Amino acid sequence: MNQHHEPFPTDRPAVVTCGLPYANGDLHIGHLRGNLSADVFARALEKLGQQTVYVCGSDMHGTPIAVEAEKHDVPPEEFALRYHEQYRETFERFGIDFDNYGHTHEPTNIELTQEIVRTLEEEGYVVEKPIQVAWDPIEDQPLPDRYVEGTCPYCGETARGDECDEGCGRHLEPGEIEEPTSVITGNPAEYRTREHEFFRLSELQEYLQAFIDRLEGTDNAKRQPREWIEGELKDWCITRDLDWGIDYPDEETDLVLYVWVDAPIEYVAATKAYTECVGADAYDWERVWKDDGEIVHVIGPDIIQHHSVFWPAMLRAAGYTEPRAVMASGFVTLNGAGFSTSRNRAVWAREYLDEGFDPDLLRYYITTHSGLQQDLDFSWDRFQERVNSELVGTLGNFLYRSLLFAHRNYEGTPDTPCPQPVTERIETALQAFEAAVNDYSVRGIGSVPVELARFGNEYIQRNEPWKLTDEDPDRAAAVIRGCVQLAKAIAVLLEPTAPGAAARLWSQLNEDGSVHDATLETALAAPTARFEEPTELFEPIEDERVETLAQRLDDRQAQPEDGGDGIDAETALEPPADERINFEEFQALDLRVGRITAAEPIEGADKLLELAVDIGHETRQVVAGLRQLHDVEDLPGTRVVLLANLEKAELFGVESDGMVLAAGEQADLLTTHGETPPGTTIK
Ligand code: B3M
Ligand code: ZN
Repeated sequence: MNQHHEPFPTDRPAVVTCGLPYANGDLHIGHLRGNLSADVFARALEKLGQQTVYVCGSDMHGTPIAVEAEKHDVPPEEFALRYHEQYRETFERFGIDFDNYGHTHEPTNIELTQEIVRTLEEEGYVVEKPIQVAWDPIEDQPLPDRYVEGTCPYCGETARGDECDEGCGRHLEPGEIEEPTSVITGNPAEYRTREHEFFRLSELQEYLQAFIDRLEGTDNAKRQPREWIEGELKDWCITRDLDWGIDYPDEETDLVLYVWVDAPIEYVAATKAYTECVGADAYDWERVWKDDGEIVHVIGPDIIQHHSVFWPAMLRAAGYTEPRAVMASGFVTLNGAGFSTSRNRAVWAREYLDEGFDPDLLRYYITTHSGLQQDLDFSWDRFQERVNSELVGTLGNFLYRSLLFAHRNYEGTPDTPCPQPVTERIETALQAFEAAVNDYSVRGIGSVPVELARFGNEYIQRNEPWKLTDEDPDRAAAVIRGCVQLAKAIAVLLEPTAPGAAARLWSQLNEDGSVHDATLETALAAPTARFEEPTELFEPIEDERVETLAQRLDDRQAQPEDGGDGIDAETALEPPADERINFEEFQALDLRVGRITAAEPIEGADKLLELAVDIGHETRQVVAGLRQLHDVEDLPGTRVVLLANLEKAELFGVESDGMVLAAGEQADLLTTHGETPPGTTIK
């Protein structure tokens, strides 16, 4: 499994990070996947006895902040700080236990970023080159990154300046986007020549190729990067014509650094700030980042290129340690379709908490409902089902019935050794836990305690101690002794995934200290002799509650869009085109009645679906950007209009043979009024 690195735990200090959220809007539960997974992973490493620090921070710079702040007419710093404070509080309420949560506009990060860029310059990794940048000729201002939208030169989808977020997912360099328009004014942009600084990524090609082979984590974090670094590596533009950001460390220019330079450096700066709090004897950031630290990055699926290519190249060029692992999650969907904050199609993080739900329930669902690299779907129904069957049914039930029995009959732990089969089963669980950590399987980590409780239920059921108390009291005591040991082991193993519940269980067992600090071997240590009557660890979620929540989500989506920020709201109607086409030109379009027979999400593309469209003679495979706008399960059976003679294209490795017609921003699908059979020509 692990050819280049010694398995965890090692005697080197580890740092776990998760992607820095842009401080530009409310968090929904989709945002939490990375923070929660990394939190579980960091806590699990500590359980193995690995010295571990978990850091993150808010991403304050770049056009994601500048554009939103401008829309709300608030200075970017003030705008971002507001969200920063909100995020810090929300994360804490979810039990996300950052050792340090900073932000990228703090002096530590500004200084460290400038220092690293100076090093890159000194080492000959920076060149200045003239490039074309998008410009608003009417406002006479540059349009970096998210200030501009247009067409992706690689796949033809609508894309924003630095990222093809609806199509192929590639990072786009300034000047690459086609047909650029300003997102602020709607003015068509032109290209102007400007001098910019570039990081010479091409110099590091060989290094990166070897690095990718050493890199651990999830396969998706290596698969695409491996392809990207096989071909020619373009130098990476690291400056922008923008006021908001960290100044390029050279008096001569008024450029700021590209946000993707200073954002990952916050991983280092946040660790440094942590060392400044605890002292280098306790945790030395320089050892971690410049010598032999175990660096693990947990990220979302859309920022793999940054973490598996740009960032390690930057670390290498500046003389820093390379990451040991990149763990990239899949996307999160809601009832089978994407989150859409502008359409209020989201379950908000604070809304979940304000509902009074135990944060551990969501932690459990989000980190175990699918494997980390797979897409994860949230629905209130499935949430209820997993909570009620696994947390309440399996885990809670075992703990309550066995601890209640123990309390009533023995006032706590029976005074007899733990039966061998139970000890062995716990040992197996500990091995499975350690293997899950070394497999970077967050789901595996969360499954171990639930499986142990499943064993516990079978064990108590099979041995029926309630029947034994009279006929064979020694045997009854031994069985219950085994159950208390299982409960203690469950508390230790459950702590990374459900820290609040684990702490409650720990105190029910009347154990000393905190379960957070208990390492794996504690699972087999003798339980405390006396404990009080237990209470149920989890409450079941009632059907009515789920119905109300699901209904609320539906109602919200049915409402018109919130026009509050004035941008997403009205899509101004374009006047009909002046230029006319003749009938022959129209006839060149082969339009057919079609019927969707299957719809599947495309792994790694949060907006795209692979459709099968029956057009009578044949069934066409078509890629369409409908995933966030329609319920995927509802699509099969829908009658559509297909442009059948559009040239073929490939999106995310999937061939698209035709185009389904749809109207407007919400992709309202065109259909026919009657029952004309599939394949019929439309004219
Ligand atoms: N701020 C958010 C994103 O693109 C971005 C992550 C930075 S991680 C160094 O998901
Ligand atoms: Zn693209």
